[in-house]
Order: sequence, then structure tokens, then C-alpha cells
Amino acid sequence: MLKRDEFLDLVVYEIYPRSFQDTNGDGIGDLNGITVRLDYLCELGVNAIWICPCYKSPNEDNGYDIADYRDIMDEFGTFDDWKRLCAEAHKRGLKVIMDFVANHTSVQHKWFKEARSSKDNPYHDYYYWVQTPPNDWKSAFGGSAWEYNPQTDEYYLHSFAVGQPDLNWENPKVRKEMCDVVDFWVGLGVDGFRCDVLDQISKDIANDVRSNGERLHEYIRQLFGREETEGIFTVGECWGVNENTVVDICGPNRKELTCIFQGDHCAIGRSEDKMIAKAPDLDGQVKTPLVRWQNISVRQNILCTLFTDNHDNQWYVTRAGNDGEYRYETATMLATMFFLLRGIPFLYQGQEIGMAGSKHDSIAEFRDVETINYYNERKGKISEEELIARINAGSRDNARHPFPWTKDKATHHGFSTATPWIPEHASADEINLESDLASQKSVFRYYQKLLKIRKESRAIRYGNFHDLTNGKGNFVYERDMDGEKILVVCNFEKESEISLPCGKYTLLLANYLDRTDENRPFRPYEAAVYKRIR
Ligand code: TEU
Ligand code: CA
Repeated sequence: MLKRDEFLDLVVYEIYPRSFQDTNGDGIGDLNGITVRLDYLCELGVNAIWICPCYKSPNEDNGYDIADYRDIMDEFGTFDDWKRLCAEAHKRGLKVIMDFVANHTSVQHKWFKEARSSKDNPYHDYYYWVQTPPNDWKSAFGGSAWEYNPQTDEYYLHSFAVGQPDLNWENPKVRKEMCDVVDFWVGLGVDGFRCDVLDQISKDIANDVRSNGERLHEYIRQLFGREETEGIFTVGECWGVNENTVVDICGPNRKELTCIFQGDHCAIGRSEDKMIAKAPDLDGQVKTPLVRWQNISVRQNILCTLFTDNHDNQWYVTRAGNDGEYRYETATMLATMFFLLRGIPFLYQGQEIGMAGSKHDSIAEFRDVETINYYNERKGKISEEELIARINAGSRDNARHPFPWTKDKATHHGFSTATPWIPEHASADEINLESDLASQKSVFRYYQKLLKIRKESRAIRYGNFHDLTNGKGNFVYERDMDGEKILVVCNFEKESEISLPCGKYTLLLANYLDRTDENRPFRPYEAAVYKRIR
């Protein structure tokens, strides 16, 4: 159980188990693979792990299609493996956050197997059924969101893959079932939940409303506003939330969520079509929304989430910066910019070693349902070259290659003794933990120092935020509390003169090893952190 202020001490590390560490030689990451790497996470300096879905699943969407909310996916190990992981994490002071997928199940779930069998089955209205599609809603993974079910001569709704039927939250039995799932895992010692597309559980099909429906707060409060969930950390994936609605969900006394992922900075480096890359605009697409949310956070007393990467997106280093000659500088500048802000940092596995986009030649090297559907819908309509280029730019598989622990090719860079379920990152020989640690410019060691500064500074964890930027091409801000002042300077692509507020400074951290005097020009993707003496 955590109190609200303690949430600001959290530094969460997101783990995609399938791609983290294999320990039984089947080429698939597993729960024991997380357990054996817990000391590594403590060394990095995180204090919580968010485990992407590890429940029973046919893996049409790599675990986000759940067939049993109360049992562990065969490929990831046993329930005892999960219990051991949870106990070992808690032994190290690591909080355990599970992924809570409330909007849909797998078609393999018992509830759906029953529901689709006949119209009068008691589970039938656990899902949405129509005689004919009432609208042209599309699935997030392409194609119609309505799938025909011959057994009942009806269509069911699936906002995502065909195998992910949406649960009907208007049905009180569904709400009770999902509260029981939460209580089951809280009873096993889970400290929190990351709530998958939570704002989509309240819809209004008749009025063309796909998310943020009028009963959303009622449903969230029913899930997490109970005595059983007092002190449980919850972060909602609610992309549709804005400044006005965020307080309704995350306000201190709302008894709904601790925080949400606000994603206004997530569009950088891509077009409307997420597979089509676009030149980044760090000022307009990152600095501006970050400043806005920092001010909202202070003004409305809500807890922001601070994140650049996750398992759904091309690496931020590639989208927002320079993943070639300035990969180290970009990775460390972004880390400095994001993780000294006011809010709760979320790191995704691999960003601590400066992971960047990969390059593959054929659709056969991809696994993600969204990517494969995208390819199949366009094959033959645009050139294969253009299609593969788009997929390399925007596929979620960029974030799902096996974690490269070492330089050793025989063990697939330390991930597995068997051929991994997905091809390795094309640059795993260069970008891996072993090589990073051997380098003078180690992203991992920079993250370690950055997280240590955060851990030791009350101004950074609880303090105010002041935007001190003048002009474009950089982001300068200060965090202050009780006289402690931390100044953060982040330069973007071009070398620039950055005049700092007058005062005396002590340099705490810099990503250019020769940064001494604060008055010399800031170089491409240079970052520096100062303690202001006065
Ligand atoms: O993603 C929800 C979501 O935001 C998707 O629309 C996301 O943008 C997707 O990756 C399309 O680009 C969550 C999970 O993070 C994702 O892995 C799942 O596939 C999805 O929900 C369905 O559970
Ligand atoms: Ca395995």
C-alpha cells in the first residue's frame, strides 16, 4: 500500500516478458528471466516493475488477448514462478505492477466461448452483439471492428484484433467479474496496475462514442475506489484524456486513478499514419506539451507520468533525435529532459542502453498483428520497398526485439540459447548492454547517475517547475523546493548559446564529458544538470 506522496518516489521499469530474458531455452522470454534480472534493475536504480500481460493467452496480440485472468501464460512459466518473482521483487524493495486489460478478452476466454455459442447463454451479454454493424468503426489493427459470428448469426465488437472481443461494461456482471480480478491479484501482493485502454471501457455505440463515455468515472471508481484497493497504484492508458478530464480521473480525492499516460508528446517523428516517419519538431511536439502538462500538474495537483518509450512504439531516440552519430547524446539528453520533471518516470526495457530503431528486409521478420495487418492491407497497392520502409519506421516490433545483454552471438546476445521468437535487432552487435558498459559514453551509467540525482533531490521529486527557456532549439527548466534549486539544460539538434539565469552553479551531471563552464555554447543534444547555489 502506498500513500499519494510516496507515488512520486516511484521509478517504474516496464518489462515486455516475451523479449526480456529466456531461461528455459525455448527462445521466449519468461518470468524466471525477470527474476534473474531483478538485481540488474536495482543497480539501474528503479523501484517498481510493470509486467506486461503474463496471463494465459493465445498471443494473437502477445498477451493483450487474455484467456484466463487468474493463470499464467504457459510460455512464461508457472504460477509458482510468478509467486517467486513477486516475492523476490518485494525482497528487493521493488513494487510489482501488473497489466490490467479490462476492455477486452481473448476469443479463447471461457466467457466468450460461452457467449458466442447461443443468444440465450448467460455469458452472451458479457460482450457487444449486433444483428448488422451499426457503424463503420474500424479496429485499431485495420479492418472492420465488427466480426460475424455464425453460431448466433450476429456480429461482435472488437476494437483491436479479431481475437479481442470488447467486454460490455454496461453489464453489472462484467463489472463484478473485473473487480474480482483486481482483488485476486491484490490478494497475492500486487502493488498496482497499468490499465490498458481504460478510457475505452465506457462506450456508447448508438451515439458513436468509442471512449470516455458518460459512465467512465463510475466504472473506474467501482474498480479502484473501494476499501480493498486503498493505496494501490494505478496508471491508466487513457489517450483521449485532456486537461479538463484528467482532474476527473486523477484528482487527489476522486478515488479513481493515481495517474494516466498523457501522450501529447508521443506523435513526434511520425505522420497521421504512424508508419510514415516525419521530421521531428522537439520544440513544438515535445517541449511545448511537457511544459503544459507540468503546469497542469502543479496547478491541479495531479501526478504526471514521464515516459518516452513503451512496447507499442518505435524508439524515441529514432523518432525524436539522431540515432546515428548522436545516439548516446540523444538518449541521454531525452532522459535528462523527461526524468527530472515533476511526475512519475516510466522507463521501458532497453531505453537505458540507448536502444534505437532496427532495419529488416522482409515482412517475415515481423511478428506484430498490427504490423502484419498493415502490410497485408497494402501489399500490391504500394511498392514493396515503400511498404517495408514504412514498417521499419513504425512497427511496434522495433520495441520488441530480444533484449541484447551481451555481445555473444551464440546466445543471441545473452537473451537465449535457442532461436528467439522474433529476429534480433539488426544492430544488436553494436547496441547491447555489455558494449554500452564498456564504453566511455555509457547510456546505462548516465541513467544510473540521473536516477540517483532524482532519488536524492526533494526538489525534483516534489518541487515546483519553472520553464526558463528563451528562444527555440532548447529546453531550460528549474525545479525548486525549500531553497533547493536544480537547473536542467537540454539542447536540441543545433549548437546554440544558452544564457542561463544569473547565479552560481555546481555541475551535477552532463552528457558531454568535457562540459565544465556553463557559459560555453551547448552542442548537439547536449544536456547538463546544475545545482544552483544562489
Ligand atoms: O494499446 C492501446 C493503444 O493505444 C493502441 O491503440 C496502440 O496505439 C496500438 O499500439 C496501435 O498503435 C494497448 C496496448 O499497449 C497494446 O500493446 C495492445 O495491442 C492494445 O492496447 C490492445 O490491448
Ligand atoms: Ca523461455
